[in-house]
Amino acid sequence: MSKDDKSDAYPYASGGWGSVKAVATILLQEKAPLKDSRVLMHQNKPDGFMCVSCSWAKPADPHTFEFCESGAKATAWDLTAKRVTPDFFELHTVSELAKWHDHDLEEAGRLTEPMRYDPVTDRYVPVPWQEAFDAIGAELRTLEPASVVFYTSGRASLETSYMLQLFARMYGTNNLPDSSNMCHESTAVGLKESIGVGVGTVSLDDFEKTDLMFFFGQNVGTNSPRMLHQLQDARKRGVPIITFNPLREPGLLHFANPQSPVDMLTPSDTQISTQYHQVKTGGDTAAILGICKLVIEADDRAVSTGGARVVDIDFVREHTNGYENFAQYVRAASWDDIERESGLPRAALEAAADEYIKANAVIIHYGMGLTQHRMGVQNVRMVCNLLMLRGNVGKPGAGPSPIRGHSNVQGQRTVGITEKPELAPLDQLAKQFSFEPPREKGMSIVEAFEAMLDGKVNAMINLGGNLVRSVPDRIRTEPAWAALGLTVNVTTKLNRSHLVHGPRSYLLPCLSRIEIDRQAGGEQAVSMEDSTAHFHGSHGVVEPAAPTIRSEPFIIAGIAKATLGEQSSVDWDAWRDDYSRVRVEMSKTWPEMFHDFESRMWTPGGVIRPLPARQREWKTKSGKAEFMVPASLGEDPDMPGREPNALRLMTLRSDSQFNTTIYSLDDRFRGIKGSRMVILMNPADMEKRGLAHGDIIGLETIADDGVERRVDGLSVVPFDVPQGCIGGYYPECNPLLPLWHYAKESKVPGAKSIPVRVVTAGAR
Ligand SMILES: Nc1nc2c(c(=O)[nH]1)N[C@H]1C(S)=C(S)[C@@H](COP(=O)(O)OP(=O)(O)OC[C@H]3O[C@@H](n4cnc5c(=O)[nH]c(N)nc54)[C@H](O)[C@@H]3O)O[C@H]1N2
Ligand SMILES: Nc1nc2c(c(=O)[nH]1)N[C@H]1C(S)=C(S)[C@@H](COP(=O)(O)OP(=O)(O)OC[C@H]3O[C@@H](n4cnc5c(=O)[nH]c(N)nc54)[C@H](O)[C@@H]3O)O[C@H]1N2
Ligand SMILES: [Mo]
Repeated sequence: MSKDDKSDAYPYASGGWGSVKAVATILLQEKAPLKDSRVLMHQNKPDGFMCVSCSWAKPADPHTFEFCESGAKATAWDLTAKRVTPDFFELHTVSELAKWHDHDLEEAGRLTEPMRYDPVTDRYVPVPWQEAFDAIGAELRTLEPASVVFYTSGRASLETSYMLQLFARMYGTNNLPDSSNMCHESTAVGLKESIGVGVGTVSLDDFEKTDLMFFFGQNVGTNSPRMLHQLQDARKRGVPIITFNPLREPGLLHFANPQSPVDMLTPSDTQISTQYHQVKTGGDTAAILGICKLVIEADDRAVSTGGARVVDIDFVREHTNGYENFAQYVRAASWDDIERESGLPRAALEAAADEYIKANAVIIHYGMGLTQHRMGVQNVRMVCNLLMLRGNVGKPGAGPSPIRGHSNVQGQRTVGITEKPELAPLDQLAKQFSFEPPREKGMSIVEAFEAMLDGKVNAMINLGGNLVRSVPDRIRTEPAWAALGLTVNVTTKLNRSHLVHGPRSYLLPCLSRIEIDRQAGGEQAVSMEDSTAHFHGSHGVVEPAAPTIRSEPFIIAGIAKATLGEQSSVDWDAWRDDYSRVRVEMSKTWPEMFHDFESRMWTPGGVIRPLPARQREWKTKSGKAEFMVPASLGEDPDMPGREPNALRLMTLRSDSQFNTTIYSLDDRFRGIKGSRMVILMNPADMEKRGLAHGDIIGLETIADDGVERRVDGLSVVPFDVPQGCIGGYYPECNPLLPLWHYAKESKVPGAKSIPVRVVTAGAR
């Protein structure tokens, strides 16, 4: 299908006038005071605050407007003039609020006071801060620590996260899952095995040195738009961008930069992707294997004719392990298998391989399209295999570039938020704080929900997030929340998860980091780590939404002190009053990363985190970078050949949401208006099923565990997507995702390859 066939698809490029208009609309909708458009000027600046939206890098020489449509929306969302006060809860019972649309819950505004659920009146009622801390602490003291889960959603600062992990461990558990468990955990596992670090190795300066970039399963125009600046500069230098994505994403095709008058005023915008390959959902391992095969075969020919090697054999010999084994596997792989599993013709992979072989320095960017699969970790290993063939790791202009999600999700893992004890500096913490940390493995998100279904979780403490909506299998997991004795939500706004709980539930309203944080020790700053492993300081620039709101460190310190009491060697009050004391402790735990952090955190462009793979030091078991042979080419061991009518559902984001926060029901880029209950389908798949544009269908998960998973009321939209693959929105389609449908090694839910069938109007 050509682009023109989609009459209502967004006709403009990423950025551009549409983006300016969308920003103006949200500022108006949220009644964010006009002066706050000036607030945007402080966004992602060395002397300002770090955006609360995505985690893309913050340059040393920022643009005048170093923000994007998504960031501006997220800022307006936090700075809204609307408030949810105790009067609001007086008017609405929880049962009534449970009937509201998700959008309307958050749209009601910022929470202003700590609230406690009162089962007698079915209402949230105000509770003084200290009383809330004392009651939560008293209850936690009665519980088995292994039955309490501390979730972090990815936005909270390094300081808050450090405090939370220490509190949880002093309390007695490693149950510290975070949103990474549903996101880039496949990266953390896969990159660590292959190159010895669990994060990407590419910095902003690599963009200036690269010869070629790939994009696998990441939708830059929607999800990390500030990155378009670097992509556009690279394109101007003639750097090709090769994209693998099942959907023809308008946001990956063209861009117009709102900061460039020329781009805005000329109709001919610049092309982003120079090649666009519509790989089948879950077909990336096969596609990358095809490129590897072409590289290795070209190298074999060079060896036999005495030509220049195509494989960087010096790198391979000096720095890697397992090459011969991998090369044998690749040579033996059949084109039939590769073409069938990737859904791409050999010629397409040849076009990509030709560019790859020509380029001296190559970056591979990737996102949820690779990690959220049953074979998500294998996809990440394949990215490394391809890079390593030509020495594209640890050299300028090259490397793996996982584009992280939440603004500090990478940093939270860096400062000890992890359920895996081997990744936390437990011995150091034991020494530094004179306690015996728990050594047993904690629960990841999937494990926490499995345990919840088994009745083994007593309390959830959530630092942000909206787990009722974001986790798989909502229909099974939602009722399990009612059995939790205690739920505590540290949050800015009201969301669905606050309405699904057991007898004791608390809403503790926290400052957004856009707001000025005043403590006894003066105005406080915090820090975070971006997607390129650079740390940045951040301080608020506007007055808090209400004087009764507290900061995240204040709240964590309050609960920790009330729970641990005399048992704790930490002076939580002192940490609460002055966060620089927390940074001093961070620097004792990790001197290499955080020495002199108090001043270094304000370095324009951020402080680079030391990553051995950047220097070609490999912290793997063998001490070398590892070539890894894939276990299978097919994506989904649950599915093949089971049902000829099966479709693979990818659950996607629009530009009008940040995860479970829905700003509006439109998807500007994909040309969808007014509803998110939509399924994007290939016209041939529609025809096969007798479906027309706008027909309403249901989807049912194909699984044989006896559980019915179904979502109805979905409207079909023809879209340029390969046959057999369909797209729907996250979180609306989450009831279709089985909890056990996750990547084997990382437990990241396979949200991009859910096997489903169409069911119409109540029929099966
Ligand atoms: N505006 C906005 N920004 C965000 C977010 C948001 O919700 N809204 N969320 C933040 C978070 S937490 C995250 S993790 C990131 C997510 O950002 P992305 O990684 O971009 O995530 P998605 O939008 O879920 O999906 C990415 C792309 O993967 C493609 N895809 C699906 N399946 C496959 C496949 O099998 N192979 C390939 N090659 N591609 C596939 C889809 O078509 C889609 O274009 O964005 C962050 N930034
Ligand atoms: N089917 C499907 N499921 C998915 C995905 C998918 O692509 N498909 N993506 C997965 C991914 S990548 C992720 S990251 C998860 C996200 O899952 P979650 O972390 O559960 O969800 P979010 O929507 O990011 O959390 C939003 C809530 O955080 C709170 N919040 C906002 N700002 C702040 C703040 O500054 N401080 C605090 N304390 N709270 C704040 C608000 O209450 C807001 O409602 O979902 C995952 N689930
Ligand atoms: Mo994410």
